[in-house]
Amino acid sequence: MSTGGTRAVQLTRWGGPPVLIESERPSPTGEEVLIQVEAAGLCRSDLHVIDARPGDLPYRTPFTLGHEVAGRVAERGPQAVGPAVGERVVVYGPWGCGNCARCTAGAENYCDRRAHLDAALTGTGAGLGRDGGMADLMLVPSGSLLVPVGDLPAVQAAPLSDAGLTAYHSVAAVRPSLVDGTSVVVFGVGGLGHVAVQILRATTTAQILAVDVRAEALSLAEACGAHFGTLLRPDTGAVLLGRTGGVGAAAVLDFVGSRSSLGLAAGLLRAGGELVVVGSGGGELTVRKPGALPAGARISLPFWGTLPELAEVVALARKGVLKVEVERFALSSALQAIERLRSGRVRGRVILAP
Ligand code: FEH
Ligand code: ZN
Ligand code: ZN
Repeated sequence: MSTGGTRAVQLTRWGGPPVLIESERPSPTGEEVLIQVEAAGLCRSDLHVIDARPGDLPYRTPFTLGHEVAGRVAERGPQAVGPAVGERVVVYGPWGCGNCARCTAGAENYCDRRAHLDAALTGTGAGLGRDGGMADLMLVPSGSLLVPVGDLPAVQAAPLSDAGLTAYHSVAAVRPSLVDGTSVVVFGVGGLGHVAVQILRATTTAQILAVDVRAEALSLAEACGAHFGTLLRPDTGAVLLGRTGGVGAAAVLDFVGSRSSLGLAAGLLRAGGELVVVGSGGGELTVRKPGALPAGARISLPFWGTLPELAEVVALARKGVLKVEVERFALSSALQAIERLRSGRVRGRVILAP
């Protein structure tokens, strides 16, 4: 392998382990911007990508993993826009077609041409079929995908681009209903859930009820501002319903997405309440009238977030409102970091720092 002094954690073949490779320094052309990576977060979606079999995902190998990236602008292509060389930034990770109504509105997470891009194996975005930021250097298609982070530490900035943005986008869906006297339930206080609790506490006046299977996750939920936390038990539904005064939760944010969490959520919803399914736990829920869901119930399946929302999340973090719990690993220890994430014992988010 030619050496150019830059390393990258690549998925070189489906079903194979990620490999730390050395490669040439990329040169930005056109609107591209080269980022000196300072931190890259790991996500459970990375595990889905690593474990995928040929044909499971609309991506071509090899590509560099890492869709939660912060760093410094190192070099700009001749037509580049956005932050100047030297500026510290976080990378907006969903990369769509760039010119449909959704992409031009900054919602590349909901690109109208996603099906076409997938058919062409173009990839979902950074580290998801396109070269991402588990690396020393990363090419970003456009400076418009970068949000300045000022003096935020990189290990705090990187998780904002995925865990923070996904949590923020999920809360945005239900924020109008989370007023005084209402309750919101959070299933799963992991990398996304603990940030969601902080965002709920900072931007709503609802009572925050947290559920997890790990006692240490509940202590994290309390530290993040949850009003009540409980381990998942047979009587959890009744306990939480009691905490809502018997009317049910205005919203349930399910960061687990398992059959049991979806079933529990359905029984907890207030009439007209909203179930926000964030976790990809493989669960399913039957929607039938009449059925398990209350009258007026709404269900949403948010994906990542928008570019304007990323700027809002960064602004919250720069005001000191958000603190991401992180476990830090060197880039050279990426494989250990992946196994640590797979263990399910992480407190918060796993971050690689070159
Ligand atoms: C990425 C790719 C596919 C599904 C879900 C995700 C999320 O991790 C993005 O936040
Ligand atoms: Zn992710
Ligand atoms: Zn588009």
